[in-house]
Amino acid sequence: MKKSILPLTLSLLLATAVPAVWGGEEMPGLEMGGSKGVMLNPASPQDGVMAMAHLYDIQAAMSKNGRQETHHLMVIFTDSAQGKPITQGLAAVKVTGPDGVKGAPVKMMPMGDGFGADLTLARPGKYDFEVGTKLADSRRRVFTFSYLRK
Ligand SMILES: [Cu+2]
Repeated sequence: MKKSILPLTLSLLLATAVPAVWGGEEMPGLEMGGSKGVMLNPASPQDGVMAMAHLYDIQAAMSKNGRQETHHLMVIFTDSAQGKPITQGLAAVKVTGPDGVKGAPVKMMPMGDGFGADLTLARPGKYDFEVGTKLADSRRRVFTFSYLRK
């Protein structure tokens, strides 16, 4: 069942190349497949790795396919020393919603230069994303992002 959404998320990945504005503001210039992307505030670098996150509203496309996921989270990890994306390893995200309940980890799939997951951010409010990784060097790192859904 999860596999059936890959073509959609891959097509959304193509939209990730044009970061424009920091701070979770909408980027009107960045739109692909009808989905608007926002860049989340950067997480603090961890042990030589930087992480940059984009969030795409995919609700319209997903509901057409009978799915309930509303957003696609895409995170690109970069080796601070080499300035290159790290594409090997594992990543998962735990989402804490406006109700304060932390969800179970959702595996993030390797997608191009980063890792992505489709999430259900069902209602307005603050969402916290805790992205745990075990990348190429097998060390554990945690990056945190947040998003205010209007
Ligand atoms: Cu993605």
